[in-house]
Amino acid sequence: MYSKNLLQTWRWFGPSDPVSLQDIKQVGAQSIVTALHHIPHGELWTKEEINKRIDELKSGGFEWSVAESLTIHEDIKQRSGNYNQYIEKYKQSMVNLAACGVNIITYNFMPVNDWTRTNINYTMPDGSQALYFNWSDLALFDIYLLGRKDAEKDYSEPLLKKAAEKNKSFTTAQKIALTNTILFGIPGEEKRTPTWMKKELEKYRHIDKAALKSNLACFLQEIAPVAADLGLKLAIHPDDPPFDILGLPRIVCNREDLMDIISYSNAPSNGICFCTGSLGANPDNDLPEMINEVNTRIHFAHLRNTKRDTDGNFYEADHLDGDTDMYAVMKSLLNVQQLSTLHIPFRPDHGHQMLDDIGKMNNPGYSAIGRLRGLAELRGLEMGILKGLGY
Ligand code: CS2
Ligand code: MN
Repeated sequence: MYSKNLLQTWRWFGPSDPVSLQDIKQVGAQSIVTALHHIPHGELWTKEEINKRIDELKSGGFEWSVAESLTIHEDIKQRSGNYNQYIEKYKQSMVNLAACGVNIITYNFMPVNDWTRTNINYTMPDGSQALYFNWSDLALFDIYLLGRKDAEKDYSEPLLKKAAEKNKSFTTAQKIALTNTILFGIPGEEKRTPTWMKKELEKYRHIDKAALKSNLACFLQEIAPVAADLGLKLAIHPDDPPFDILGLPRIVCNREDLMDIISYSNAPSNGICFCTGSLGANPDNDLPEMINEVNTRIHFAHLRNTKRDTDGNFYEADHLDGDTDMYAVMKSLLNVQQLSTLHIPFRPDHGHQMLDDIGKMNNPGYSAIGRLRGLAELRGLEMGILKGLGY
């Protein structure tokens, strides 16, 4: 398939998602990104379960274009325990997805925690609510609430001071809310507790960046050729935020990391999910330039924006606002699309909680109206650029 446009997709968490397929039709998305969140990490996705989800989507008039995420079990990331068994299950899940016609697979290699924020209701001047990451809140959690061994060694003096002050001034309710936010994970997946997290973090005391990179390389050397034979495209999601946190090594944070990943396997299946929100939180990342470099290895794009302050804290900005030049990003992506044989899907990754969605139960970042605004703006931007280029 060859296309001038990107494929406009939308993440749906399954039948329990407060945003219905009917809503998504009205939003104007073309295709769905989803996962079998009810299946524990690492376990097999059977054809039966995959087809059940396909039928649910069909009844709403949609196709399933991207599996996000086919989660990697911790034993694979740590290369320990039942490593071989989980590799085999991963391969079999890929075989099943391919047989059912789901051809793009997103995954991430973030140890222990998935995306991490310290506030999911950060109020913007216009009254909408955004997701927010603050270093001293993370330090407060890490040192005082979680009590990770040697945690204080990972923070600067000013951050240690701020965390100590917050430990005194925060109420118990605020501390509980902070803990729950950091442990949130992915909706519909296993719930985490501080005791669980402390135990999991401990396992990484002897796995540094180089070791984790080598574990990712082993995983890709096993998986990517199989995916290529099946006609699948893999897309690794960057670390969110793209920094070492909670003493964990993070290895999908910048240009060098992405280039390393591409070098781990020459199989054409080995690719990137280019998430501008994750990568954009690092001021050293030149996103349009990185898109040009990763080029047709981009198999999926997440488009959103972040706004940093001078201390590296950031909130999720409106899609066309913030530190990332979304015009330049879209232009680079569209250039890549012209070269790619893949109809590259993108989705508006997160949006503000706004208008009628305020106060509603929503998956953090995944309310309908904020993402609708994002998708509408991004589609307009895409159309403008394409017309400007004469398409
Ligand atoms: C989101 C995540 O943090 C982000 O940018 O896109 O929810 C992401 O989808 C998951 O980590 C899955 O890869
Ligand atoms: Mn993302």
